[in-house]
Amino acid sequence: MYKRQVRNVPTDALTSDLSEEQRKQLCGLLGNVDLTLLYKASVHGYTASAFHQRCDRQGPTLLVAYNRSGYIFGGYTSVEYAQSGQQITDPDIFLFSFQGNVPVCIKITSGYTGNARLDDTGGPNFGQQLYFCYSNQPLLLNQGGSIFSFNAAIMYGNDTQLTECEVYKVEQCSQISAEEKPWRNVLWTAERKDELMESIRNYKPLMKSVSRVRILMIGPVGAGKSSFFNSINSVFMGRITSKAMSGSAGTSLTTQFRTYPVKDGREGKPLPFVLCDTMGLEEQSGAGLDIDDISSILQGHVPDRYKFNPTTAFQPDEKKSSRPASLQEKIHCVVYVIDATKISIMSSKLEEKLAAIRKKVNSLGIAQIVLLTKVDEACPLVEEDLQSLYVSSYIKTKVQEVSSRLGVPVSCVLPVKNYSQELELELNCDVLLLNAIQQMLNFADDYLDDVGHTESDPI
Ligand SMILES: Nc1nc2c(ncn2[C@@H]2O[C@H](COP(=O)(O)OP(=O)(O)OP(=O)(O)O)[C@@H](O)[C@H]2O)c(=O)[nH]1
Ligand SMILES: [Mg+2]
Repeated sequence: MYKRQVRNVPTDALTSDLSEEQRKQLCGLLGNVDLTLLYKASVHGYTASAFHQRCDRQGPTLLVAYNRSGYIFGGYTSVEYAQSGQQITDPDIFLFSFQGNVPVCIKITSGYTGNARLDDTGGPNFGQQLYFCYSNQPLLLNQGGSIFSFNAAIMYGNDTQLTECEVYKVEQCSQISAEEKPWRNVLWTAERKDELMESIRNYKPLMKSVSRVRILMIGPVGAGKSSFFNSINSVFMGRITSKAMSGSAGTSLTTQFRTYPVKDGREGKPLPFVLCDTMGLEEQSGAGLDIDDISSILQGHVPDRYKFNPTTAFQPDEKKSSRPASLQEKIHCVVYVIDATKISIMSSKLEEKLAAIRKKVNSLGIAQIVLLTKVDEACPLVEEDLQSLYVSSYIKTKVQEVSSRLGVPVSCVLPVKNYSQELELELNCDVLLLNAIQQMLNFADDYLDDVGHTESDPI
């Protein structure tokens, strides 16, 4: 939640209650746009007629509401208000709420885009679920329903008393602003994809004793660990695959430790890396993956298909654990898989768990990377066009946020989109996924280079 400090008193011209930073953040959700304030309830009145007089036939609009508890939230609709009495179809509609100083976006549930809102003579509504300026009063009404899935306590602190409601006209800027310049450079071409695949195929770990780099994926339940393996496997198989079980459930869907080699095509040779999938982290102790289990995995003691038991840590085989595992069996790169839509609402308990894991991984000197998944869900602009990923200032703030919450450098945070509902491969998606693997191999090399000095086994 973002608390407002100063409240501007409107003069002749309408004055927005958004700070410059908040305005920028909201624009980040919408692309290269200009916002023009059309309607301000404290000036024009909370009535539906005042709202329609100022906002009808103005094209796409962004509504920003402020409540007594200091929450700033609202929604965007790409279809103009017209009092048509029709159900509006709007796949681009979304709700948002500032959490900390970034807006979190709540998209319309798929399958419901035909009921995005009712375009009637009343005040603004989203999915006939959330009504602003309800009954011509500074009130919010939440009718409940599943068109938008949100938590009222998180979104607006369950406080339905509005102190302001603003509607902005949203227009695409014609000129390219400085923000259009990508903050990371990616070549989104088929040649680049081939080049990355070739370089990954030909990669050889820095130490002779290690034939394949072992990459361990750790992260909260449902963050996309299994999906990342499936996606990488798909890229190299040339078709969508779903070998690892993925999906959504309250607790971790993955309950076994799995080490997945990836083949270069159906009949191809195994690639020089293995992706190790784990059970999801949960915030409570005694649930989900345990730090002692992680420690055993890192040191190469846990066999493939070991079934995690959240109440008891892995008990190493007496004989095996008496000798240290070889470098080949150990983990060479740890990847923290984090859902971009959940960073702001990550609980402090989970953050503490991740910090404890990081401490352990640090002490072993293992390379670490953050994979920021679901960038498509986090930002509508990116959902429409993955190439806008590194132009999106919203994703940039998410990368910065995860970097500071986990204490890893920004350069170690890699945003990706996993394959989730697609039936066919997509070039942009492949390029990002391959870039991520390439980076993991580079990091693993740094680690091997480092241990090489102590184990004296360089090539
Ligand atoms: N839109 C979108 N959905 C994703 C992405 N990554 C994963 N998902 C979806 O998120 C859900 C959870 O993904 P999983 O791969 O099962 O997550 P996990 O981290 O393995 O979860 P557990 O094994 O339960 O801990 C699935 O429904 C995926 O389709 C992504 O980048 N974009
Ligand atoms: Mg999984």
